[in-house]
Amino acid sequence: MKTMTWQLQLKKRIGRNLAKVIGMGLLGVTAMTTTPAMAEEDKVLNIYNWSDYIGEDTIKNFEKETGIKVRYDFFDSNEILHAKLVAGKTGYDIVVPSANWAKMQIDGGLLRKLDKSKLPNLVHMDPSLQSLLSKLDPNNDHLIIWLWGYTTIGINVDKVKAALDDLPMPENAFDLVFDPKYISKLKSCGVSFLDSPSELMPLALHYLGKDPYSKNAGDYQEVGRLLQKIRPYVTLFSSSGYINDLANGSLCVSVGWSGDINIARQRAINAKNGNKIEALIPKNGSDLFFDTMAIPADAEHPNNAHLWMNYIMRPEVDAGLTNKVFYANPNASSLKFVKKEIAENKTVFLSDADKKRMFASEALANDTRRVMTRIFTKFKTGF
Ligand code: N2P
Repeated sequence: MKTMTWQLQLKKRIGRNLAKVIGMGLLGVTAMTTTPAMAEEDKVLNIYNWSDYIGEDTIKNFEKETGIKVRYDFFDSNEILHAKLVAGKTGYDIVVPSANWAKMQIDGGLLRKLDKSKLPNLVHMDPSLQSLLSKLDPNNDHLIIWLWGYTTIGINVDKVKAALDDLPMPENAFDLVFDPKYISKLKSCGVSFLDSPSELMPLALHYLGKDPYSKNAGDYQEVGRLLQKIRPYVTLFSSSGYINDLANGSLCVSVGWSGDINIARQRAINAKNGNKIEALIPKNGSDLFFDTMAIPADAEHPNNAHLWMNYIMRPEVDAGLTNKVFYANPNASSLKFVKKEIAENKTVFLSDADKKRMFASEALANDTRRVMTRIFTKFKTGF
């Protein structure tokens, strides 16, 4: 449509022959249409991202440079974001689903195809991560990795030691929360679980030696029995507030995300409150996730969204995310901008051996999601 308008305008203004002479082939005309389309957009960008998931000056610098005003809202579970996208008309131009959920959203036509000609900084993306991601998003047509991390156990080292008393720390970090022998002792200092079925179920299935993305209803019944045993000892369900609770000592164990636990560690250090927080590396494996930037199909400011994506993929901007929230970024050229102590932190940038032990999040069928939700709701509200 836009191409036709331009052709007609050109014809009117300078005439068909002149247009040919100055080389306005279809290609040239198409390329030019991006400019007026960009100019048509308001200088606004609406972003919906996870809480505690952005750099110190990321938004401010983008606004200064582009004159685009960013409106920034946040969520703390894929379930919440997904429900909004399915309902439609979110008003958002950038959303950040985990890649396994984004796959379901791509299949449902909820995400817009990227215009890679507007994303020259794609050259910085680590090719091995791009190829991993292409299993969920063929040809990397819709998604750009924001940050990645893994689900794990965060502990307050001294409080856990004290609460376990004569019990030594288990080899498998997840024993702390899934084995009644441990969690029953830890209740006294506070134990939290992520407040989301899709985060918890794969961990519990994996703990039981099952396929973490099992489609077998019987496996979920077994998870139900496991969760029922430990329910009396869970003191909080939280996917964001647990960061501060860990930092200030009102929790001693959290099932949480690697970067969040490192944020808690840093907050405790800054507060000089004596709480030693540590993200445990799950030696028996855990869920490795990629959170990705995407543009909703009905976004009103897709050009601004592309400008944002390209800006984020600058090596120093990507490094700014990692430096603040302790999640690894996908930018192969950014490491030199990452603070030394973070680049060397093996709980942020996992060793290859530890990475190999992880399993990747997979898309979930609707009926599996229903089973998961039913069991999780029972877990929360009581069996
Ligand atoms: C940000 C947590 C995002 C990781 N606080 C889970 N996808």
